[in-house]
Amino acid sequence: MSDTAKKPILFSGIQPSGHITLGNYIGALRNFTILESDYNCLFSIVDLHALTVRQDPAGLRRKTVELAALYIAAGLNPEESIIYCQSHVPQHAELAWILNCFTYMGELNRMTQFKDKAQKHKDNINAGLYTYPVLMAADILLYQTDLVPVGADQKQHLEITRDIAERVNAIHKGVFKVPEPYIPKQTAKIMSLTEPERKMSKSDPEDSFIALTDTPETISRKFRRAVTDSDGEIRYDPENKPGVSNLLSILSTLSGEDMDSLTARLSGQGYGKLKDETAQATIETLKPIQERFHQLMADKDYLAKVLTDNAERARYLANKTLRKVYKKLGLYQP
Ligand code: AQP
Repeated sequence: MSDTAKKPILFSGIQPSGHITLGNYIGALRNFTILESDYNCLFSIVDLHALTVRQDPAGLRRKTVELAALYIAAGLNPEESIIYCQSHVPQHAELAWILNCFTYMGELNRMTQFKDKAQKHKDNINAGLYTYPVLMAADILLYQTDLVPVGADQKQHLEITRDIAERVNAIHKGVFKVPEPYIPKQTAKIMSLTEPERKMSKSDPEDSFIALTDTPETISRKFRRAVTDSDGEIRYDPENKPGVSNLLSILSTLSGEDMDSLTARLSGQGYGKLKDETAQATIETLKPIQERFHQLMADKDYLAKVLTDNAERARYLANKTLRKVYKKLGLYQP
């Protein structure tokens, strides 16, 4: 058996539902690159999930290709890891149907993301938005995943995934691996720059987030305008000082300086200095990613080939689990 065959499996995904944000990067994408070499990884562009909110078709296609380029530009290796579009692997939707039959409405009623999104999209509270966690459970369980790196906002969805897997396993022994979440504490939730009590989201207004493709000028401007508070003290206290604490989290993560030394060094200085350093650290982190991103976007054939080849690798694995599920559940398989 080769080393690759022995590694545990990691699955995660990002929706191509807008500009990928610094929150998506720090909470998810960056961790993918850190973990990649220790796992057999699948990184999905979860385009079916994106349909739970109305999308402009041309925009969705463009954002899908951009996300593939960003995955690679951030450092993921499409020769090793499986970087693919969810909709290219029909087994996701097929398993989601099965899992719908093992998920209780009472459980779905408790999902806070559904409540938040239903609030945001009052004119389109569709059944897909409601059963989103079931499709996410299918994404993960389809690959017998060991580890799922996600931001804190997805914790509840990971818990329901584990509950569904355990419920199926209790009735039909050994169908699914029960996955573990990977949610590093300090960076798990990057907050909005304009409303620091809320998480940074790619579908919110532009000034509230840093997009990974923002120019240095835009990044500096957005951080300069970031909402802080009026007490003027640089201190890490997410509850009472969410804006300042958010900037400190971003700066500490991207610069590698630990929080204690960072707050000691900046203590007594103005918020302008904190904002400026955070902008600089972000610009420096994103510079090589942006350069690679623009190179990749100039070679759409390469990106199309990556997505086509990797979808085939994903379908092979997905089919193994789906056949097993169908057989265990008693669906006739001649
Ligand atoms: N603000 C955040 N801080 C840390 N992690 C975050 N993630 C998202 N926002 C933050 C993590 O990024 C991964 C991909 O997220 P997603 O695209 O599946 O959907 P989401 O969680 O709903 O992210 P957005 O940006 O808020 O998208 P929209 O606006 O389309 O709903 C996940 O691991 C997520 O935890």
